[in-house]
Amino acid sequence: MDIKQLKDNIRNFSLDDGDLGSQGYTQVLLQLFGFTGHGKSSFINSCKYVLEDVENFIEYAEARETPEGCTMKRNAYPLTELITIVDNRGCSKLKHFERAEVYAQLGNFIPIGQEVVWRGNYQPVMEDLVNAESEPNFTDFIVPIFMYNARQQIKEKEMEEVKTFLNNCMEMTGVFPIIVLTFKTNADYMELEKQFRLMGAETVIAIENYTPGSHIKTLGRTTEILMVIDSALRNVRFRMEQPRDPRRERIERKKFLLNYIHQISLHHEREKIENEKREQDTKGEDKSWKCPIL
Ligand SMILES: Nc1nc2c(ncn2[C@@H]2O[C@H](COP(=O)(O)OP(=O)(O)O)[C@@H](O)[C@H]2O)c(=O)[nH]1
Ligand SMILES: [Mg+2]
Repeated sequence: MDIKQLKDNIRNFSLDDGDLGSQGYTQVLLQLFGFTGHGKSSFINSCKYVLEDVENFIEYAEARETPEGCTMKRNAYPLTELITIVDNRGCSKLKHFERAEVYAQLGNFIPIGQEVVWRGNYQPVMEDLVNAESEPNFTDFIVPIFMYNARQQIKEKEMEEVKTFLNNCMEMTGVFPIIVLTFKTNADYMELEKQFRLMGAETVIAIENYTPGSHIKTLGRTTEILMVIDSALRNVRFRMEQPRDPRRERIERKKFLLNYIHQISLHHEREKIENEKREQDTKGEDKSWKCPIL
């Protein structure tokens, strides 16, 4: 597909195209997630840049070169009337509680514009879930997009963790996350692409983001960025061929999240008890050692 076709597909996308109509959905939400500094904000700027027929590069989403990243809020940027892209709060690691927060963002339980707080426990997530009930959003068709910096290999021991994470995202949304490898020209991304495919990824697209320092529009870069949006829309069209119930799907997402939090809380509780037991055992050993002296 050439650039014009890709752009037309994206600009003319409609949720009513299928035989079953929109089924209650009103917009497509491209949910970006991934570690900080892996190019989420830059991807939003790149998408806006390739869709608008302008030569001046505008930084809509603030991109920063700090390891901690700077995205604190969930900000949404309209790409077309029907497609919105969301810059989710990235995290530096995929710790359990952080993952629950990511799932809450992914499931659309945290309002756009709200600051995301990472406090190291589940309290904020539970609060978000309760607060989300005042204005439940079930009309967004969510497509997860996982951004990953091609310069960072995934270690063997991390593979299982990332795989579980991606599968959970798929369970939540019904769409396997589209993998976008950024910094394409800075690394040999082929091996990484293979790793993601082995983890079940269906679509892996390597791109080079447009940035303030590098924004001469080229055919390859523009095409690949448009292909990411096009793949997301193809997933939506496919899912819309089957009967859907947006309210039900939101309830399922919520159940998934509550169950996840429950499981992880149990896991932490068990770890705590085991640690305490180990500590007591060590103390016990100390005592038996001291006994002969007394
Ligand atoms: N060379 C290059 N730099 C990039 C790319 N994507 C992002 N960057 C730079 O990496 C830094 C972090 O990117 P950012 O979009 O803020 O990452 P985020 O934390 O995931 O939102 C910024 O300085 C960007 O300009 C890319 O594909 N290629
Ligand atoms: Mg960012």
